[in-house]
Amino acid sequence: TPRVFSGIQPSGNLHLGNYLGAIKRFVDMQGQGIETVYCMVDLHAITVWQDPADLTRSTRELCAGFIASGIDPEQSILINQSQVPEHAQLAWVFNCVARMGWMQRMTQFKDKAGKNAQNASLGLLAYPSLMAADILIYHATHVPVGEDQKQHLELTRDIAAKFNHDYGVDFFPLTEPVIEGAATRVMSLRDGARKMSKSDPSDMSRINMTDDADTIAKKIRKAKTDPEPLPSEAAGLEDRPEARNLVSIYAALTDSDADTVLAEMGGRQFSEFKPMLAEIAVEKLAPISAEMARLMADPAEIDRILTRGAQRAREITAPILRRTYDIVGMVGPA
Ligand code: AQP
Repeated sequence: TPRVFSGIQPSGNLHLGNYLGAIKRFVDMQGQGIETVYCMVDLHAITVWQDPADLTRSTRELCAGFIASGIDPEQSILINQSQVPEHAQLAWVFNCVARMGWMQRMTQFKDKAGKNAQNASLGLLAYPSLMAADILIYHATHVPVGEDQKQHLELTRDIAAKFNHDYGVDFFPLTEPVIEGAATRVMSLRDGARKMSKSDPSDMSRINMTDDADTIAKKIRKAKTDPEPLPSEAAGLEDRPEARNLVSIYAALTDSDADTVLAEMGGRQFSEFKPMLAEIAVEKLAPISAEMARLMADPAEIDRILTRGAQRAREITAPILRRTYDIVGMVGPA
């Protein structure tokens, strides 16, 4: 049976890109005879400094965001990465399979490490190896992600293939990325060339899942655009990154596609389209943020859900880790 795994970092500022590129699609994959495992990847988050109190809060808030968006903790396995130690244990084995050069070539590492890469944490360099472990400790077959994670998923396949080859086994599956939907790469509202991101210093660049209706409307009203009216088909969005972004967001929020949206909206000015976009964004996001706030009022209940998720997860991960250790030749319990 297919098994889906995906994760999001609890590094604060959960945003519309995370929702449309990831969470909304996690919900779509749930309960169709597919086993789904969704993860707050706190071990990934600390590859760059996180204030401890913020990390705790962001982890619970992300869990609340998953549930408020429609992830059912009974149907899916919902976990916090550090509570399932087999992720980090398998990552160590993969650190010894993967090559340093593979990690140094990753564009996310280059972007996040910046000019002074020698000063980046060792964890930031090894990030894709831990990500491969997150996926392969479940023998997951499908991983829904946004466009930006494509390169890391290719590396996951390389690590699985090298492990299988080095040890002469056919143990880890070659996982398929699932990059689908109208908004696999939501861009900054201030700059159509940069992706919407948690770490962008400008709050106006993104719509946070916790923003209220007025804030959402204001951010969309102030979003960068060009002076032309909307084209009547998607081909007309070429070389208009800001226009394309807003149309893609509208399409994803309405479960449609750019051509369908433009068949209706073509010819309208942004002064007309933006309020329509704001209305649909508020309509879709306001119930989620209200539910997140309700869930956040009872952090102990969130912690119980994550503890239960970790127990269920370990029924899958502990045997796979043990079989990995056996393959590698590590002595285990008698
Ligand atoms: N702008 C985006 N459009 C579509 N999908 C996106 N994702 C992130 N940004 C966009 C997808 O969300 C999932 C979780 O991402 P993450 O938090 O694990 O990692 P990230 O890519 O580092 O997220 P951010 O928001 O960009 O954080 P910072 O600023 O810390 O780098 C992934 O499936 C990702 O593709």
